[in-house]
Amino acid sequence: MVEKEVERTIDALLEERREFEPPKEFTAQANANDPSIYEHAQKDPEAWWESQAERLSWSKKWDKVLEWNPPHQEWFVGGKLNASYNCLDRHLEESGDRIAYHWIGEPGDARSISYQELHAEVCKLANALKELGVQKGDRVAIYLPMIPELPASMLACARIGAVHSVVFGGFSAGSLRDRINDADCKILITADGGYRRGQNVPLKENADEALAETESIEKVIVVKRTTDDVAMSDGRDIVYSDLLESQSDKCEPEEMDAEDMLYVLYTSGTTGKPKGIVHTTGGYLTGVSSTHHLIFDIKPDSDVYWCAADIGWVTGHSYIVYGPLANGCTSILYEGAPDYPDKDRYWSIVEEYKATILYTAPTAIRAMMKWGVDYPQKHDLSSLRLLGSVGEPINPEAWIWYQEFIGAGKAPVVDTWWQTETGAIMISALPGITKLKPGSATVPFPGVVADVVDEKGEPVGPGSGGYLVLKRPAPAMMRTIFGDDDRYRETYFERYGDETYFPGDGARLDDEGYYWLLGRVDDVMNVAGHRLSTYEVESALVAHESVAEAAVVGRTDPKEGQAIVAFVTPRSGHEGNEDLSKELRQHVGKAIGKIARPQSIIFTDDLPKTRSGKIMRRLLRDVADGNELGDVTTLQNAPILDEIKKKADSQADDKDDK
Ligand code: 7RM
Repeated sequence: MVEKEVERTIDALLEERREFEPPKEFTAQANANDPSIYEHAQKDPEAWWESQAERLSWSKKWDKVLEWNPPHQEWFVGGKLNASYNCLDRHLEESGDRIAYHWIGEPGDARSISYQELHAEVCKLANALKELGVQKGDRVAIYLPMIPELPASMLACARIGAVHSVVFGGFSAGSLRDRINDADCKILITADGGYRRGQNVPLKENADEALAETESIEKVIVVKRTTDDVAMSDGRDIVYSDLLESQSDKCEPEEMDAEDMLYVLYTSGTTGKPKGIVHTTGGYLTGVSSTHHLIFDIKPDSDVYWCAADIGWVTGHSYIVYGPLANGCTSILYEGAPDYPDKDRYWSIVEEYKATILYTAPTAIRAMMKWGVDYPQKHDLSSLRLLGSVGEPINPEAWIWYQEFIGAGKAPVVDTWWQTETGAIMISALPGITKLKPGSATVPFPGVVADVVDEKGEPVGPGSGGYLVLKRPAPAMMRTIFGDDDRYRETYFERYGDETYFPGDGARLDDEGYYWLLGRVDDVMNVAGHRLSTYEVESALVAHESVAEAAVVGRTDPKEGQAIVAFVTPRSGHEGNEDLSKELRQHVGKAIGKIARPQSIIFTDDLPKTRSGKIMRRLLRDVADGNELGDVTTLQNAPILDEIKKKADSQADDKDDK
């Protein structure tokens, strides 16, 4: 009975009725406007991916498209290319003067860099790295703010065949140390500091602390970004501009094998130390170039594309650096926070640079909803023609708000599902073809074969929740975990066998084959024997007019298995009090069913989030259970946890009247 009720109301919640066909004018000009590409890709995925690899410049063509020895895969076997050549050199003749990045510093300084200029900088740095003894296959750690030297450093590594390991500039000394040690990095490229929300981030100080416990780093290259005086260690540390001064702006790109490693990027697992996700050259570049072209509908000579992620996150690797540059387009690169100096910073950038495409995360969109429509409405956003979302499921309300207030009701919103591990977008609309349903990432990209299965791996079919799986290789997929292939097998292939990749996300299919992502499977709660995804309850909460953001966790409960605890951030103008608490419980009860009503609601100004904006429910579970907090090093706003803890301790549970 209860179960039925829950099922039915979840249906109501998830089967968001609003649907949006692609606008005719959009389809008419779209890079992807022929639905038959899905059929072609399905019939012969290898031929499809081969056609996409042809978007790149290869110095030697591949002998074989795919070598699949499950769980391992190799793409474009025998092919040779260089990533930096593909991102820079090949554009120079026709569009060397085109701007690669409009860079905007947080304090207000700005610089526009053409492809020609970026190429010169990359060559100089590549020559310098060689001079410092960096060889093909060596690892180089990069710990920089969002400044042009960051993509330049990545491309300089790629140019000489070195493997970069970018460590997000907001990470601590300890995180940097562990990542340097795991990949045995030889060189570190960092900066004196960076700016974030008006504050200086002491990157060099952190780096020095990290280097006290690493053995492998021989030289440290230091970009001067701030006016801070930093300690320079004699013989080890070199100023970036000094190093480049004497270098030639020509550097032959190293011919790389399609399967040579391009980079390693660390992603934290649920337990233990972060995993170094390994990406190779040919397949990765094919995947990001193809998805960027078709999903973001890039027109290199007219678009001003802005992915507002950090390059230290995979979204920045794939959709600020490699995808956009491989496609020769103009991007915005913004250093700072969305609310500095005020909460309309993004909109003033969109207006000033006439951005046409914006790609950001649901957490940013929800923050903007919370701040109110006055901020975007102060600016002319009419240049925007396409919007994207990534990082978490986007609740229908945020989706509609984004389309309405940022996209003037006309810009399609592409909700893109993918992971560090998949390298490129795997599930997303093609905006000129796919009908949109707010809250659904829609359908797998051509050539991607997905499904939703149960514990045993049986397809669950439309309507029921289950586990998302990918059933065929895709070129941009990770190849292994750096130095730990066993962990690669265990984490992703133990569950369903070597041929089926398990990303760790819950999902549900509707009767049109659309995917509705339900969050990480570790976030599923068990309430009195019923499985509920935290996302479903959160989505119901944020549908209430007074709620800006919500995170839900299961607290260990002797009676129920788990009891639902909700952490709620009210919208501006609303107060988190006893009355609202009652109202929200009722609201969730009505939307999903009594069983989904939170036992306690804790109001808080913010939620603990990773640097890429993902809510860290694991830490909220610790708070709810009264446990010692787990690893907080990847948190962007650690102080909020103390505040939440205090509130949780002082707030008596609401009466359970179930
Ligand atoms: C790109 C990125 C991966 C995890 C993934 C999901 C979640 C990402 C969406 C999403 C629902 C989306 N890489 N996720 N995009 N969930 N809808 N459109 O985020 O490695 O940092 O995270 O993020 O749980 O497994 S990541």
